[in-house]
Amino acid sequence: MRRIVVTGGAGFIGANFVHHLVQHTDAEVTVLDKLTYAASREALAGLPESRVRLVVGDVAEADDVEPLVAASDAVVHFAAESHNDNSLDDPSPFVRTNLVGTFTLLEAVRRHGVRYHHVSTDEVYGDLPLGDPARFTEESPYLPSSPYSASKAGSDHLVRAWVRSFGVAATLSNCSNNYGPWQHVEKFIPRQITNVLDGGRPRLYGAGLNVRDWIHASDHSSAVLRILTEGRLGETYLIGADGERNNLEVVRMILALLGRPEDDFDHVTDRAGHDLRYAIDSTKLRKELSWSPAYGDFEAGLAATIDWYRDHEAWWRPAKATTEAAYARRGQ
Ligand code: NAD
Ligand code: TDX
Repeated sequence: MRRIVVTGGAGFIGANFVHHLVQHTDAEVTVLDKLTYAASREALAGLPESRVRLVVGDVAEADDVEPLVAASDAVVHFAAESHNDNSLDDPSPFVRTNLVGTFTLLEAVRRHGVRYHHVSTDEVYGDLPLGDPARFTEESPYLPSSPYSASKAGSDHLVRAWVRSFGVAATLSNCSNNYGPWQHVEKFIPRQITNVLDGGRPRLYGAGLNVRDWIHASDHSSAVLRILTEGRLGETYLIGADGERNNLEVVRMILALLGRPEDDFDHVTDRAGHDLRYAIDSTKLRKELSWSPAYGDFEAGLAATIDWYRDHEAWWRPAKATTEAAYARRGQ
C-alpha cells in the first residue's frame, strides 16, 4: 500500500492521520478534500511535498474521485459532514457527503480493485443509559438518533453491502469522541477552551450529565493504520480508549486547568434528541491487532490541548465569531 488516498485529510482527524502516515510509513499520500468550513490547509503545512499532495475535490463527484482511486493502492475515507448540531439545522449536506460520497468511493474502489477503509463513529449505535456498565461492541444494534449519525449508519451499511455483494476489500472502524489539535471550534472541547481564552464562559447543554468516551486523535490514527495494514477484510473494529467523562466533569477540568472557578459556566438549551451516553468496548481491536492507546491520561491530554489552542489563536480566531453567532441563533 504505497499510494494512499485520504479523503477529508484537511479536516481534524484526517490531517492527524496524514501526519501519522508520514511519520510511520513510507506511503505517498493524496488528500482529497473539498475544503469546507471545517478544513484547514494549515493542518497539512510543513509536510514533505514529495510525500503529500492536496487535491481539492468532492467525494460525491465521480469525476473527482475516479482518477485518484485509479492511481491508488488504498483509500481511507474520513471526509464527512461531522457536526450533529449542524445536521439538525440542515441535514442535506450530510446526506450528500456522507451517503452519496461513500457510495461514489465504493463504486470507484470496486471498479479498480482498491483496498478501502471506512472511518465511522460510535454514534451509529445510538446511546446507552447513564450509570450503566454496558458498552458498545461490534455486535451492538444500529440505532442512530440524529441526521448526522443516521447518515454515518447508512454509509456503514453501504460498505458492508459492497463487501458482501461485490467482494470489495474493505474494513470499517467506529470510534468514540476525539479531541486534540486542529479540532474545529464548533466542537465541545475546543469551544469551551476558546470561550474561556476569550474571557467568556463554557456553555453546557442541559444539565451536562451526558457522557462521552474521549480518545486523543493520534490514538484514533494509530488504530486506523493498524486496521488498514493488519485488519481482517470485511471486519469492523471499535476504537476507544476507556475515556468516559460527563460533560460537566470536562468543563470543570478545563476551568481548573485555566485557573477559573469550577462553577464559572452557563447551562444553555439542550440539543434536540441529545444522546445520553457513548462508551466503547475495544477488546476486539486490542486483542486481535495488539493495539493500545498512547494517551492514557485524559487530563494530561486535555492540558496539552489547552496549550495548543493558546498557542494557535491565529488559526482558530477567524472561525470563532461565525461559530458563536450560529450557536447564539439556537440559544446555545
Ligand atoms: P471534520 O469536520 O473536522 O473534517 C471533515 C473533512 O472532510 C474536512 O476537511 C472537509 O473539508 C472534508 N469534506 C467534507 N465534505 C467533503 C466532500 N464532500 N468531499 C471531500 N471532502 C469533504 O471531521 P472530523 O471530526 O475530522 O471527522 C473525520 C471522520 O471521522 C468523519 O467521518 C467522522 O464521522 C469520523 N469520526 C469523528 C469523530 C470525532 O470525534 N470528531 C469520532 C468518530 C468518528
Ligand atoms: O457547546 C457545547 N456544549 C455541550 O454541552 C457543545 C458544542 C456540545 N456539548 C455537548 C454535546 C455532547 O454531549 O458536548 C458533547 C460533545 O459534543 P460534540 O463535540 O458536538 O460531539 P458529539 O455530538 O458527541 O459528536 C462527536 O463525536 C462523535 C463528533 O462531533 C462526531 O463527528 C463523532 O462522530
